[in-house]
Amino acid sequence: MATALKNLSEYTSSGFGDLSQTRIGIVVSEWNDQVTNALLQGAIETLLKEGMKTENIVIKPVPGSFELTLGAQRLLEQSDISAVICLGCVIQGETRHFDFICEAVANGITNLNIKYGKPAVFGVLTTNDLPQALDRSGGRHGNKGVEAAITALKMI
Ligand code: DLZ
Repeated sequence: MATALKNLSEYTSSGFGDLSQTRIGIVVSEWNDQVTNALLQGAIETLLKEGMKTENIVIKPVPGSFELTLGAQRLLEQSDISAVICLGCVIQGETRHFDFICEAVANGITNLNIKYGKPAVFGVLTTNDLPQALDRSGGRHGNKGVEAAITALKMI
């Protein structure tokens, strides 16, 4: 696996300029909330560290990762929002539900990028089990929420 030994949160701030007026939306799934809350925390801390203001970070919870696309669309419709970060965690189960959700959300978010011409970032963990997800939401492989926040700022 490409990221097997890589800490996803290692980055050097490239200096994103004045972000005090920048507004960013975060859509976060309530499924596997132990993981998604940690992703959210990582994303918020990173945006604040880079100079954004708390009041310019708009957070919208949705029931599951499948709903991230519609939640993100609602935020992207707002002209003052420059980018949306989608945070979720889909864990492989015994049925094919995993495949359908992962494919739907990946396609949905891709289409939003094209439709709105604004960044919609795929901050969704798709793992075999909970330990893998914990490793990537503040554990030994970093925090994908941090990576997603940096991606949003780079794309803006
Ligand atoms: C139904 C479901 C299942 C089985 N697993 C997950 C998961 O691991 N991660 C996640 O974010 N959501 C899951 N969901 C819920 C779906 O994303 C969606 O909320 C429901 O299918 C209702 O549309």
